[in-house]
Amino acid sequence: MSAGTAGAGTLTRLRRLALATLDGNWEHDHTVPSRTLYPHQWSWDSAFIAIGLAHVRPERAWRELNSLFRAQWADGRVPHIVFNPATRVGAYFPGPEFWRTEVAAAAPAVATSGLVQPPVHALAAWLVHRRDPSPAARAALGRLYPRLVAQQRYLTERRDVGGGGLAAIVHPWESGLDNSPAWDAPMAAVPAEAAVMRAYRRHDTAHADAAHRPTDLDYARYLAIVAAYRDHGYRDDGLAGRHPFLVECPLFNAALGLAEHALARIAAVLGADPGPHRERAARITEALVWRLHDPATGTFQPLDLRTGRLVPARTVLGLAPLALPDLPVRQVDALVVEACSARFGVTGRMARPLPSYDRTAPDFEPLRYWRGPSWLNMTWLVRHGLLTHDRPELAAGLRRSMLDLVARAGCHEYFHPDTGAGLGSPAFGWTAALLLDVLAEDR
Ligand code: 2M8
Repeated sequence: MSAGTAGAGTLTRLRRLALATLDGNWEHDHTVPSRTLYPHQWSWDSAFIAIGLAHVRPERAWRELNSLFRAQWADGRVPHIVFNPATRVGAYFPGPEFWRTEVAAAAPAVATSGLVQPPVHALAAWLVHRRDPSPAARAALGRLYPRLVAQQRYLTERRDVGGGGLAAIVHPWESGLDNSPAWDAPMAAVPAEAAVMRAYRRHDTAHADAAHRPTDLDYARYLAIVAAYRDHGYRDDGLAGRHPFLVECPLFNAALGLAEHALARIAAVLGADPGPHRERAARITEALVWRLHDPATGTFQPLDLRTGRLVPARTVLGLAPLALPDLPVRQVDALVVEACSARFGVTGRMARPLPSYDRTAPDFEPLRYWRGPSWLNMTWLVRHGLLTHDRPELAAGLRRSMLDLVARAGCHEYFHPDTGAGLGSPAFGWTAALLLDVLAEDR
């Protein structure tokens, strides 16, 4: 019997496992994604983790979001990593000594990275509040609201490098899908040599199989892009003329639009004006359709601002705009077709989990990180989109697939897209959290 159709015993076991994973990864005021691979706080991980914590530890869900936003920069950016000073030096590469955020006037006192990640935090705050709309939760929401607004302002004003109303990412790490084939073309233009990595010690390959992780050449380029940004004090003015990686990503911008929708609801609860958020949400959706929709394929593709071209690789990033409630019906229908195609295989009865990349592509890699394996956060987001656009049967297929994966392999970081075997880190935070979230629903 699959867990998707499992009895109460299996569901209770899954709930316990997920809770134990989150408790085991709790670290005074935040949850580490993984004790081994990622022993600090990560931005979009914390948002997903808060969504799950809301079901079991609501007070901790707010602490998770608050600790992240305490590290928000003066310019509004929410850093993608907040380093825990109590964690052993060298436990993660690249650590604070590489980022050197003290070069930036806007950086906070605590050590962080200088990059951001998809802004899924307003949605998380809304969902946490919806789960437990107590007076304490309303107060927590009220304290977070201006910070969420500042995050949006940073992204929509300082990061609109292309001038078309979308935010540009300045590093593949900002997409959250680090080595996705979506970044192959823009990354190829970044000058770097794999040999550079001889001067450093990668920490990830000590804990995970190197064949399942980004390559040394990928890392050499990651470091070169960080150095380019850092050496200009992490400033965003003049990026167009000098920065080696500038892309408008469909997932990142779908999150940006979703955040405005969530902020509109939050504003209404707090007695603030939701109107400006609704207007901004509409403008972002319009810009996404105008700039990133590829009429030839019906899906959304990243736009490489350095070449002015859409990236052709069909990855799960392209399905993310489905989560936007105001996406026009034509694009919704086309995305559902794409999701249900042989490339992604979404059905009401999934034989295999949702892959991160087109499984019919010749360079599909079932073991390597974001180049094929299945991830629960993307499955959750696509499911969220299917529910938003009233496709309950397809959404139920993804929910069952999430339950099956964890029932068979545990709370792994990612999963083999054919066999469902667990890959990457065991006891992974957002896998546990998002499992708790879908366990709380019965569709
Ligand atoms: C992965 O990214 C980090 C760099 O940020 C890494 O590989 O070291 C990605 O999967 C990212 O989406 C995630 O937020 C992070 C922590 O789970 O790990």
